Parts: sequence; structure tokens; C-alpha cells
Amino acid sequence: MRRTRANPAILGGLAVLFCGTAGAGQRFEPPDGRVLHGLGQYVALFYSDAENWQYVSEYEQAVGHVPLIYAAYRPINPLAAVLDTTDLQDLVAGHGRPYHLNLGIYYTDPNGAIDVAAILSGQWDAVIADLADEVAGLGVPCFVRPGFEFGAADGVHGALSGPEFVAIWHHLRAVFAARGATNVAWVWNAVNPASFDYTAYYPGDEAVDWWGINYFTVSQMTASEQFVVDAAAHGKPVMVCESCPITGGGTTNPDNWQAWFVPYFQTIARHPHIKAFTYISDPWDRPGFWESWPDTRIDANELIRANYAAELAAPRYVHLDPDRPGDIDGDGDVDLADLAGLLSCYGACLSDGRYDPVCDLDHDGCVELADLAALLAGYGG
Ligand SMILES: [Ca+2]
Ligand SMILES: [Ca+2]
Repeated sequence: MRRTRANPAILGGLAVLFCGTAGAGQRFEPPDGRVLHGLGQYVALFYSDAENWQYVSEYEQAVGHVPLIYAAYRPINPLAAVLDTTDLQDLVAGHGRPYHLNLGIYYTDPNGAIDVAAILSGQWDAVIADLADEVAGLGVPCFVRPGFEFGAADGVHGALSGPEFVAIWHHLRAVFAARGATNVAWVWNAVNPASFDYTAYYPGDEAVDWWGINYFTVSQMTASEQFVVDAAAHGKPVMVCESCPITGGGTTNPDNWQAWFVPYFQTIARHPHIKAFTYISDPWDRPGFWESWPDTRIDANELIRANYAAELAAPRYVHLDPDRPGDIDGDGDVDLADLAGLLSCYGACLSDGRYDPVCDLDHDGCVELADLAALLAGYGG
């Protein structure tokens, strides 16, 4: 392996030549043509820890790949925070997988109310600072989505006005910045954005890294088209933050492959700037949980499982597989274009805007010689 002995300083120089091939967009944005594979969701109030990891294991076995991103939630309302037992460190480090986090941050108290004045006057800052410290200590990319599902009347944070939402957003960012939480991409996550003026809720291009959208029905995919198109106009990649079929029997009905999954993956393919998705593979109908929604576990029906696994076998999807090949651009081979892609983020770690999880082949938080060696080991393949 003659090439693996190359001097890192020389490689740094080469990286300048190839600058812009990968890692050149928003925080943790993969190269064009790649889509980050995510799974949801960890809800401590609904499942025991053991039950949750059973679902994760079953999903990974059914799909044949480990998702790169795993979704969880965290309240910052002091009245609700004491009820939440989600252990973020355990999520990313306790199961042999350094999952990247898709973290929904919610503001509501146990009665669904949000005390905006308390947030903006700093009364929640201790909780926010604790969360920022926790996130900073995780050592993995964290896609945080504060106040997710804002604006829409049926959204989790639908009670907030645009100015309130924006003010809280900037307040959170300031506390995170003060605590040195730099391993964060800020995701502006809407649901049903055609039902309200979402522009009134926009914190601004400088304060947002990704736009986010949730798809539970096909009509939501259709009605959210303008929002997705607008993201591209702002130069932002889009994450599908929460998604699964909640009509027609979920994944227990094989007809939902054509009815829901086909338009779902067509939507992702039609918009190349949709660069991440999180599929929620959950038994929603389990007694005591979200009983009116169906089972959406990907292995509930064999036809859906097989088709979903075949879709995710395409090289454009980015997994957390331990033996991930060095196909940085996701075109099915490992060649000079992939070497150029990796070199464009060579030397970058999590706090560096050039860091790209696609290039970090060994998932240790930095793009270094070990990643280059892994790429070269499969070069020409
Ligand atoms: Ca390639
Ligand atoms: Ca690495």
C-alpha cells in the first residue's frame, strides 16, 4: 500500500487543489448524490430501554445496514425535563454504534403550554446549558431541531408565533455557543408548511444549517413541495426528520409499498438537496402509546421489508456500517473522484465546517490518515 505512506502535509496541499468536492456545504452536509440514512425513534416515556433496542436490532437486521443517524427527543422545559430519562450518551456510545443524533428539542410543559417569557428571560438557561454540555460531550454530529413542528396548528410547537419561535431559536443558539457545543447542525423542522406562513418563523440563513420536513402521508409530501423548493433557493439541504406511513394499515399492508414508500423515495430522488431522512420504525399501535396510528416497523410485512432493503442497498445511501467502502460520491466505485472528495475534508474534525460524516469512514469524529487508508484499501473496486 504505497499510497498510505503519503505525507499528511502533502495531502493537505492536495486537499486545497480538490477543495469543494465534498464537505463544502452546510454543517455535516454530504456530497451531492448522497443521502444520510436515519432511524427513529427513542422515546423514553413510551418504551423501556430494552424494548427500544430490540426494535433497533430488528430494523438493522431487516434492512441489512446500520443507520447513520438515530432520532431522540429532549425537553428543555424545567417542568418536563425531570420526566425525561433519555440518556444521550448511552444512545451514541452504549451499543457499539457511534450513531449521529437527530435530536428534537421541545419546549412544552406536561400540559402542552410554553412559557416564552421564562425562556427569553433566562429562567431555562441552566437546563439548556446542561443539554449543550451533554451534546458537546457526545463526540458525534448532532442534528438538533429546536421547536420542531412549529407554526402548523397540529404541530408540536404550533402555539408559538413566528417572532416567539425565532427569538427562542436565537436564545438557544447563544447558550449552545457559550458552552462551546460546536458539533451541531441546526435543523429548522416544519410540518404541514402549506398551512401557514412559514417565512414568519425563519431565523435566517446565518442561523440555520438544514431545513427539515416531516412526512406521514402522501398528501403531506405533495403539499410540502414549495417548502422543499424554497430550501434550495436558500442554499440549504433538507432532512426528512420524521417519516412513516400512518394511513392504510402502515407497514402491515403490502399495498403501502406502492401507495406510500414509492412516492416517498421518489420525492427524495426528485430533490437532490434532500440529503437525509429518518424513518420511524415503531409499533405505534402498541397499547398505551399512540394507539390510533398503525405499526410502521419495516419488518411487519415481507414485501415492504424486501423492497425497502433493496432501495437502501443503493450506493447513494450513507450508513454507519463498520466496513463502509470509500465510495464518497456514491456512484458505486472507489476512484479518483472519491479520493478527491475525501481530501477536500482531510484534517477536519467535528467542530470544523469542512467535516463531512461521509468522509469519516471509521466514524471517529475526524477525517484523517486512517480514513484515507481505508479508502485506498478499496481503491479501484
Ligand atoms: Ca465513487
Ligand atoms: Ca476518522
